[in-house]
Amino acid sequence: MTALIIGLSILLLVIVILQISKLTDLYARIRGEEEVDERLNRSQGNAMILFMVGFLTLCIISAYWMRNYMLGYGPHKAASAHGSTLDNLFNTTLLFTGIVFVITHIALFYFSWRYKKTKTSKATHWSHNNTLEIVWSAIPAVVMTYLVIKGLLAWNAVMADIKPGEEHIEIEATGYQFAWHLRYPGADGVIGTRKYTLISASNPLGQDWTDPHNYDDFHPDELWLPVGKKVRVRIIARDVLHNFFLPHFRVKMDAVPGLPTYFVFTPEKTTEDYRNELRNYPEYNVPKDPSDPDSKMLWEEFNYELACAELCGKSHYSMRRVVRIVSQEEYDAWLAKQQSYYQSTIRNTDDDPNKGKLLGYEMDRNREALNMAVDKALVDAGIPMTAEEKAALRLIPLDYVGFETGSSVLTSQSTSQIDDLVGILNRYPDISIEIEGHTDSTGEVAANQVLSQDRAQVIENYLIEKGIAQGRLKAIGYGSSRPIDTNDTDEGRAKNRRTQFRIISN
Ligand SMILES: [Cu+2]
Repeated sequence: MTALIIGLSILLLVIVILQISKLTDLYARIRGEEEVDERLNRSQGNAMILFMVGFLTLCIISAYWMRNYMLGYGPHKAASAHGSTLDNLFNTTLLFTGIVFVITHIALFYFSWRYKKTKTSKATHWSHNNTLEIVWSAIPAVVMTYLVIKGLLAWNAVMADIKPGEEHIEIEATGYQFAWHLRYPGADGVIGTRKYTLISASNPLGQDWTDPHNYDDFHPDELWLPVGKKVRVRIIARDVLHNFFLPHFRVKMDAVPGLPTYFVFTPEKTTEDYRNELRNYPEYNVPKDPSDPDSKMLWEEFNYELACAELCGKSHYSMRRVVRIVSQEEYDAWLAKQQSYYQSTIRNTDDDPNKGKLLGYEMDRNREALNMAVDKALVDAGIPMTAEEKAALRLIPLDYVGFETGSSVLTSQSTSQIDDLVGILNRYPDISIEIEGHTDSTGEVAANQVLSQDRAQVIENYLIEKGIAQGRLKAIGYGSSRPIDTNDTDEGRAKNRRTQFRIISN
């Protein structure tokens, strides 16, 4: 329908123009051609001047009208440390190009008016003018040189990389059709390695799960950064060209497949600061949704954003991510809530090359837990306790010690926890322990008894080998006589098959 109306309007316009030209012909025949030409030239010359005044006035009015929406003006001063350098460069360029824009437009329309054809006018022939040649070559050359040098200096300042040893936060942004995948380094502060050949449905970034730096990396939905801290963003693309764009921070860098790029910047205004700035301008004191009486104001709903500034496909617009700049305390609290991608999604699944193995950080965690349990049993914290409660604290499970099925051969990962026990016995040289072996009720009672005794003995031998005096150790097998859970389910039996130790004296 709209297309039909537009088509008909164009047809009508063509007919009107044809009719007017016919009328002009008729008029010329009656009044004499020359006189008509002159009249027409005069009116068109005047129209040119009118157009020029109208056009330039509207340019100025629209710029003034939109001043508080444009980056670099009103409330939209740069929110990063380097931003004002780029804004300044932009304004300087705008000043020179603006002068040229106004002068050329005035000249264009003034000349059409001033040199319109009349009965008496005659063209002047100028073959050459040295002064003019020098003026219009030298002025642009000087201005261009100034702009290029200023631009280069700004580029070098803005693009400077992190100096060795300089404190900063490093994060990674990978663009793909159609989103940004963000990655933070986790507690170790180092982003783990990645290989594109490892990319799969469960491993969107191709992280190498044999690199310990990957174990604590996390993938948040929003980009959070603390105010006043230097940030280095590694920028990568997984499919086509994207562009990492943080408009409010004047950060903009191509994300190129196969060619990692980076950008270093320091956010200087928190999201809250920026909202409070917007609050001072009437443009942002209107409801976000005018049809909703409970709608919040535009300034309250403001958020920094990460966009893609490359037309990368049909859903390009949906690559937006919310950016939050917060205080160091808020940032630390947010960090503490983040879950490592490896731990939450990959660990001990079929995609985990470390499945069934204890990892370094898990051994550290187990050691810490065991040390805490022993400290709690031995150090009097001043809390009144019954004799049973005290005894219970002194019975400590060795959850990570295991044996091959039906035998007293330690599994390969068991030694780490027995080594932790060696550390404890060295730390508390006065204590003695009783090592208890327990089985589930599968199989014969007598066989279970022997097996549990053998298993406890294996641990005792291991401890002796590590230099613990034999007199401090005692190995006891209880077979299936002391279950802590039902023997009717798999989980119950797994709990009953256990190794633990009791602190008997200190
Ligand atoms: Cu994109």
